[in-house]
Amino acid sequence: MSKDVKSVDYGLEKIFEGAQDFLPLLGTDYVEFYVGNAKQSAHYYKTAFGFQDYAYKGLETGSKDVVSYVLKQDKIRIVLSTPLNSKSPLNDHIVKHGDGVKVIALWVDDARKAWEETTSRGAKSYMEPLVEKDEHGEVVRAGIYTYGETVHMFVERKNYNGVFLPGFVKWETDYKPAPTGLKYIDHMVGNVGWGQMNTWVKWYEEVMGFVNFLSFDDKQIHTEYSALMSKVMSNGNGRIKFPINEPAEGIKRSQIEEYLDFYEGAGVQHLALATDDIIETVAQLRARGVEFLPPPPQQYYDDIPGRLGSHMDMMKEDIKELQRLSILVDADEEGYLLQIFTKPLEDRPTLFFEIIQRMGAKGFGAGNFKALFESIEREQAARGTL
Ligand code: TYF
Ligand code: FE
Repeated sequence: MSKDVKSVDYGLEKIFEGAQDFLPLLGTDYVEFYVGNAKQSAHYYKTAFGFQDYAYKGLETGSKDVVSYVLKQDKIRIVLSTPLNSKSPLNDHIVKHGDGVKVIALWVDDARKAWEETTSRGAKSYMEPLVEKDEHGEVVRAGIYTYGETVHMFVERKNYNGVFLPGFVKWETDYKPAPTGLKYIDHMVGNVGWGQMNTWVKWYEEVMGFVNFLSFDDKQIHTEYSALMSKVMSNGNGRIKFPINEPAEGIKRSQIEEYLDFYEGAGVQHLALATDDIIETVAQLRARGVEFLPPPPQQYYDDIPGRLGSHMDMMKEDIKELQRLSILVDADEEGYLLQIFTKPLEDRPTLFFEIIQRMGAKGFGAGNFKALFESIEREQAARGTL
């Protein structure tokens, strides 16, 4: 399967040569989750994943309707928000979707221009440009809707040196579990409904100026029972990568349909968090109670040297060690990658995390899709949702 990936030239520099980027993105700014109990979620993401206290707003800071905890690990910032009364619109989101990602915030130099460029190309506005100020300067934010009820916020902070955003205070407690080596967000994946993938591919092309640099159809992504399709969208500098999945016809319910049923619509399926020592990171996460998908069968690990070919020589990790932790390996022409997937992080089988270490490879682990999806199907079978 990784052969199909090898035939794709995904030199983004070439794709974008000569084109002018109307939406320059500096990186991911933060990801905001709407959750039922942010205080407990913050404890979980600190204890289990090693996120650190960063910023806070709530009753003590004059925020009467919403409480938000901001956690940080290296370049990753997550915001956990909970309504403080029944009138907050956050309630509707949580009632419908359960805990999940509401906002993928993108760091820009000019939030007003980002909003104008995207809304003039057809984006539905979520929030008109808003300037917020405090003694540390000002932040400009604006937002647009993407798939489902998910939102992209544009965050301009070049005139700001406060801790997070105006309205937040620095947050630090005595409880400081050690980081687990998570460095940055490698990609964020959306699940959309039947027949909607190409609509959203076109939306990212036209509204955001992204390109589709990798595609996997249902002939490549399937098991004996189910299938899905996936296209990876990237911005001009390659810092932002958004794969988009849709279910495909199979004899049983695919994991994408399961997600759509439980999330009650399109939304963020997984965040892939990068580490540069996956063995140490996964050992830590396991020791802290994070649950991962069970390992693929012995045959998968026996096949690794064949699958990696010439990259086998540069592989530093011991296959036995990878198998012990149930880490997956795949290669493309530029190198190899190591990845592993958690079980869903909520009671609804919706959002999960991927932990990824890239050793030169730029793909998404297509050679692992079959083994991975078979693992997911075993979990679905246990839930009675296959
Ligand atoms: O982001 C990706 O494409 C990989 C593989 O439902 C993947 O992490 C694709 C679809 C899916 C789960 C994982
Ligand atoms: Fe992924």
